[in-house]
Amino acid sequence: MPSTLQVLSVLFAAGAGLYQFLLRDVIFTTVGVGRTVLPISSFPYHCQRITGDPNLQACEDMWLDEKSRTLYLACSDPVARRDWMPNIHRMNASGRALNDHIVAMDIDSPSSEGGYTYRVLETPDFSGVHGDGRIHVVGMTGSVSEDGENQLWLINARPSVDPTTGQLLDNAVVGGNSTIELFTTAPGSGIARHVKTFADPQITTPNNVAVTKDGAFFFTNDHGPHKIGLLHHLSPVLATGDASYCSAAGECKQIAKGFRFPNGLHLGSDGLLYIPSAAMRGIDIFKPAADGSVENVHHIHLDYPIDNLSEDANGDIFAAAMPKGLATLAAFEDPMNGPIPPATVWRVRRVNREVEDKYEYELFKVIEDAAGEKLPGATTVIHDSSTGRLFLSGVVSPFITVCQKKII
Ligand SMILES: *[C@@H]1O[C@H](CO)[C@@H](O)[C@H](O)[C@H]1NC(C)=O
Ligand SMILES: *[C@@H]1O[C@H](CO)[C@@H](O)[C@H](O)[C@H]1NC(C)=O
Ligand SMILES: CC(=O)N[C@H]1CO[C@H](CO)[C@@H](O)[C@@H]1O
Repeated sequence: MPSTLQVLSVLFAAGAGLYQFLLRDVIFTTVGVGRTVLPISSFPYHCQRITGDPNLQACEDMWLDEKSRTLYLACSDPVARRDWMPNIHRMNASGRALNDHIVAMDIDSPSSEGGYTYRVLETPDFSGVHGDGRIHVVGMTGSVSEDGENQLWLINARPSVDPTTGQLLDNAVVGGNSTIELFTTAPGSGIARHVKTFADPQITTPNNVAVTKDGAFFFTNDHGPHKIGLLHHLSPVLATGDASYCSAAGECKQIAKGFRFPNGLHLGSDGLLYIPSAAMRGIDIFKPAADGSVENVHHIHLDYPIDNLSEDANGDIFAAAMPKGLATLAAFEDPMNGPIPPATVWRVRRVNREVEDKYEYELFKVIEDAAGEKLPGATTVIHDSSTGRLFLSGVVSPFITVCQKKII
């Protein structure tokens, strides 16, 4: 029998170790103590907000079809995210937004109001939750099919309902019922047709999706299997987030685990899978095999909590980062009037990418906004390489921002 003292000293050592490896990361990385964040005037961009448009708020994610020059945005209601956002344990389903929608924006057609012309896509054949037709958007990505249609893959944060009556269950007790939805739309159309709902025991706390050429996909469960409760809250500390894979036929399996709030993953044009984590430094890089299994090949050390990744036509990856994690979370409380959290955009460029099994990356800070003057508390950034513009949106932001490079 170990003595009480031995037990205590083991616990103490474990506690100190825990502090070393977990809290230090959480405090210095997620909370952002002591990191210098620069004002937006330090960067060569002219940025403008598109504000006051109820259709362009709380746009958690975006995807750009560079060919048709269409930017798709998955948007919601900033205030309702406080009640319903299962990814961060906001479990009051009766307060959820009832008007989430996908916007298709023509980024080369300025509108008279200072933004761009756009359509709110109708989804007439989508049954929604028990026939209500509603979607509850979180992450989104897109792909272009052989016939040039745009396929949109969305995380749908469905609330759990009674299967016979359709009445909401107490989601704080049973957890949400997130699914992954596939829609298809022709560029220029105002309608998105629903193709398929992916629901699977492995799709638990899905955050974002990355699609392969053959219609299979990878996704992150940002809290692993833990939809609710203490284990959900501790998940970023215990590193129970995972990455999973579903075949085109919809058979799903876990492929990697041990992440701390993994989120906007990206399948690169170089064939590698990039997984950032909001509560850990950097990006993990994996090499996928044909069956969806992955091998961890590299880690990019970047001392910022990272949200979403996107890739431009040049093959550069753009990462939206949150230099002050707590300020980002605080914004959920009062998104319309509260202070706007700082945001940073990093460019992650793979150099010597033609050399097989060589993983070398160059990091470049593209823009940063310490005081929240122009940028939203950004969860996603898109770089339009043909015009150099940046499009930024945020999960609870009441506006989106477009930045144009200054000519110097
Ligand atoms: C849940 O949302 C509804 C509708 O917004 C609101 O009336 C209610 O107070 C909320 N409940 C809690 C526990 O926050
Ligand atoms: C969850 O969603 C799936 C797919 O729409 C549905 O079949 C199932 O009944 C839902 N379950 C609950 C508890 O809402
Ligand atoms: C922390 C956070 O808000 N992460 C977001 C990253 O982006 C995906 C979609 O791209 C969201 O689903 C996540 O919630």
